[in-house]
Formats: sequence, C-alpha cells, structure tokens
Amino acid sequence: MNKIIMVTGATAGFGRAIAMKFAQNGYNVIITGRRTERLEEVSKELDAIKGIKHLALNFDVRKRYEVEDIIKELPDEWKNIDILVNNAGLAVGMDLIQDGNIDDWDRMVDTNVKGLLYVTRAVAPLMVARNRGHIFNISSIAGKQEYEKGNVYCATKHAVDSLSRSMRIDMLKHNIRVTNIAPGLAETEFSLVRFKGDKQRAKDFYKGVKSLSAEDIAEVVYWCATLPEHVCINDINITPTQQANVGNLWRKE
Ligand code: NDP
Ligand code: 8X3
Repeated sequence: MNKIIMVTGATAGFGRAIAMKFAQNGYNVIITGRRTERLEEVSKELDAIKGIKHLALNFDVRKRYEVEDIIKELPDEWKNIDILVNNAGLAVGMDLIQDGNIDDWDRMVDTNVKGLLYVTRAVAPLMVARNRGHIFNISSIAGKQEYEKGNVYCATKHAVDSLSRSMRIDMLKHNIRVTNIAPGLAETEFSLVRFKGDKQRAKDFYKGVKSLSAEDIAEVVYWCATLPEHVCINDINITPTQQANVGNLWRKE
C-alpha cells in the first residue's frame, strides 16, 4: 500500500514541488491550499501520475475549527498520514518595526505559527496512534538570523524553528521524526506575496543570484523522508551557493 503524505500550501512553490516529487515516487498525496483553481491545476497534474491517489483539501490554515473538522472528517483510507509537511506560510510586507502594518503582522503570525500549530494538533494524534510518522516544518534562514525589516517574519520563523525542537522532544517515545528545513533565497511566489503583487520588486529580489528552486527543496525533503526510519535529520540549512547567510549574498552584475 502506498504511503501517504499531506502537504499544506501545495498550490504553489515548495508545497507543489514536494507534492509532485512524492507522487512521482509512489506516495498518495493530500494537497491543501486556499485557491481552488490552483488546487484543481495541481490535481490535474497528479491525475496524470499512474499508481497513486490524491485528495485536494481546500482550507485556510488560520481557521482553527475548519482545520479540526476537515482532518476529523478525513475518509478512513486517508487517515494514515505517514508524512506531514507544514509548508503553508508567507511573508507580507517589509517595513521597519516602527512603521509596520499590523494587519501584515497578524497574517504572518496567524499563518506561519498558529496555522502550523492547528494543523499539527489535528494530524499528530493520528501519527501517535500508529506509533509512526514524520513531520517536516518549513522554517527559513529567517528562523536562524534576523535582517533589517524582516522583524515579524523572522520572529515567526524562529518560532517554527523552536517548535521543531520541541515537537521532536514530545514525539520521541512515539517514533515520530521531526525535521526542520531552513532555506535561504528561493524563487517562488514568495516575494510576489511579500511585496503585495509588485512584480518588479519581486524580480529584483533575486537579481544576479541563481537562487534555490522549489524542486531543490523537494529533493531535500524527499531525501530526509526516505532515509531508514531510525535516522532523523533534525535540521537542514540550505542556501544558494551565492548566499552565505542573510547578510552575505553575492550578486553577479
Ligand atoms: P509560495 O508563495 O510560492 O507558496 C506558499 C503556499 O502557502 C501557497 O501554496 C499558498 O496557498 C499557501 N498558503 C499561504 N497562506 C495560506 C493559508 N492561510 N492557508 C493555507 N495555505 C496557505 O511560497 P514558498 O513556496 O516559497 O513558501 C513555502 C514556505 O517556505 C513558506 O512557509 C515560506 O515562509 C517558506 N520559505 C520560503 C523561502 C523562499 O525564499 N521562497 C525561503 C525559506 C522559507 P494558497 O495561497 O492557495 O492558500
Ligand atoms: C524566506 C527567505 O531570506 O527572504 O524565508 O527571509 S528570506
């Protein structure tokens, strides 16, 4: 029987690439996201892969009761989730703390921290009951270091980083692996969202850098997940070769 992976935020970027990578390797896949038309697009791509099943769940990770109900009402055949990838997340705005937009802050905290917690709280008991599972939390280089105007986004990703360590402790006796993934610059829809649809600003963010791709991240997640079950990769920092840390990025002219 195929293993099951659930990926939050699978309508774009890392989540979509992770869903495709695992599906191509024989996993049944639960994809989630808010945009229905995007879920349909990814579903069509998954339809084309032979020997696997997929389930598309349309919900917002910020909606606590919706998350609870949807997971509770999963058809029995989908309840045996082997891998959860807490990927749904975003940065919104980039301002000095004294100028910050509080609505932007709320969106980041509600999605990146509370949303991740709601999903984990709903799925982790299913893993505990089976004494098996693997949880991936997509944090960021911003969860390791701070940078100017990154304030609240960085704080949410530091929270994810900390939660990964805590979860690993709590899950120890349940045979559940917890892996924290901390990517640096990666070109997805991330900057378009952060800069609220400003395509030029989003493009300039990656100027002169061969940044990470969503497929690079999917490759790393797949590697961690397919190591022998007694091996847990705790934490991975991944940057483009042109990036040493948040402050040192070498941009080619
Ligand atoms: P994208 O914007 O390309 O994808 C983000 C995904 O998250 C989308 O599928 C989106 O789906 C989903 N999402 C956002 N908000 C919600 C919500 N409230 N409920 C459900 N789903 C939601 O960005 P990335 O793929 O780059 O980002 C994925 C993760 O990786 C994020 O957590 C991000 O912080 C992190 N990250 C990104 C880096 C980068 O440079 N790109 C580097 C390090 C970490 P929809 O809009 O359909 O709901
Ligand atoms: C996204 C990477 O450097 O823009 O988490 O914060 S960065």
